[in-house]
Amino acid sequence: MLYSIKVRTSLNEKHISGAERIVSKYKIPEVVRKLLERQQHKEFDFSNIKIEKLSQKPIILKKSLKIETFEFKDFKGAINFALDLISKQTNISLEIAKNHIELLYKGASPDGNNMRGAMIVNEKGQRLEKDKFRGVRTVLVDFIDRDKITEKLIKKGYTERTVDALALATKNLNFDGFIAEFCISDDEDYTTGYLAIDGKYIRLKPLKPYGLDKGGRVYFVKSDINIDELYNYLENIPILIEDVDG
Ligand code: PML
Repeated sequence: MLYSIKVRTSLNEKHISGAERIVSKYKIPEVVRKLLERQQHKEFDFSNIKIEKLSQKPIILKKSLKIETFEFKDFKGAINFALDLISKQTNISLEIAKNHIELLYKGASPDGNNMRGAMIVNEKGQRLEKDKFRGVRTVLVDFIDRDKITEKLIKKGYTERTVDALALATKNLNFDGFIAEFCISDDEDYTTGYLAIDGKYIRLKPLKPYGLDKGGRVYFVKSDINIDELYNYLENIPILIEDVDG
């Protein structure tokens, strides 16, 4: 049987890191230790570890999205590149994509902070998340052999964050009616972001200015999507991915 291990760490009530693994029971002690070691060098005042038995068998996906990387002189060029792809490849207009993506750079929560999860926007530009402070969080996703995938990706010059974000975006785009995901980190030092669209995980470097602590995700979806089914899929259905594409 498989277990989900989730760690969330914060400082002064501000989220600073989070991680999730799906592992078999005998691996729990080793994986918890590794997750704790990861946060040792970080300053934090609260950390929560939750271990839960999966209530159902995971769906297995053979491959992740295909990774591509594009470099730009500045983040504005990267945003325009992403907007161009979204408006040409989908029914989301340039204006709708731009307006919602811009919110991430200012703090998309109604109080001007980062949302804790993602915003959901349909083709008509309507916001669908049930709570605009919280947004929706994609959880219960991992690679079957995370260590192997991490080694493979790091060798190619990607980062551990790529591993996490690639898994998350692969789960998202696997849902029928999920069109694209745009993401920038809320870590002020991490300027690489991505657009996941049409089977691809397109890394954009840089997608935000250095020093900006704003970030988050926009999920673009079809207008006829069933929002309860989408929430249920993202929050409750476990997914394991076998290998990376690219
Ligand atoms: C995050 O850490 O919240 C976002 C990670 C983006 C990863 C982009 C990449 O390097 O592939």
